[in-house]
Amino acid sequence: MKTISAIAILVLSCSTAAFAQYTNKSSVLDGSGTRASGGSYTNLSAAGQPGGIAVASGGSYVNQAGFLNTFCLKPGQLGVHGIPVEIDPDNDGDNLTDMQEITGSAFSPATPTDPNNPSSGNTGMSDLQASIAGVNPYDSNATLRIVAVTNASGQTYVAWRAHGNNERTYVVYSTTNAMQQYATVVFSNKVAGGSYPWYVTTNAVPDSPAGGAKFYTVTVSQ
Ligand SMILES: [Ca+2]
Ligand SMILES: [Ca+2]
Repeated sequence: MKTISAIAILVLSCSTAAFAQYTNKSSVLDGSGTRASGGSYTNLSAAGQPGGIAVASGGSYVNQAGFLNTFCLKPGQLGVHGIPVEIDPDNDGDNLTDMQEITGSAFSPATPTDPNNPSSGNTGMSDLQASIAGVNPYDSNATLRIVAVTNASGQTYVAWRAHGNNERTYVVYSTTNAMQQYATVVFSNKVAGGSYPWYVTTNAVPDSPAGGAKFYTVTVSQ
């Protein structure tokens, strides 16, 4: 259970010795890793490739295998984890993998996010937090948050923005001292409401008013 308290591929030109070169109109890259001119495409045979992963004397990694040496690492292009983004499965460190971000598979409906930006929609939630909350990562009006605390008819009402459709469990906690743990559970359940595809809804629950101030927080789990 996940709870919120949320490939970059660089194709670089790599020079190589052109052994056993041939022309194949179905290929797309020439021996220098760029499209050939003149209407035909040229690549190198596997026999002309150095093969394997080589470690240069300076400690930099060079990928000499793969698609005819058209892909190589750029060690200077480091992600948040301090390793080249080409071999980092989560470039931006938001705990959604690059593949999840590119395919959009962390959201329903599938919604691609930026693998190099931890908050693609700049909504205040990370892409992972938006995924757990089930909200549109590009909609700043749909983020998980308390939207109102009001008093009426002797009750306090806590309203928060949620993903409905009975798909996620929300827990609302209260405390009379914001410096202490929010231990009192006001509400713990799934919520209904909202419209396809994101089921954004505002849910409200009553709570007994305190003699003084009262503070609330809401969590969502999937
Ligand atoms: Ca990521
Ligand atoms: Ca991201």
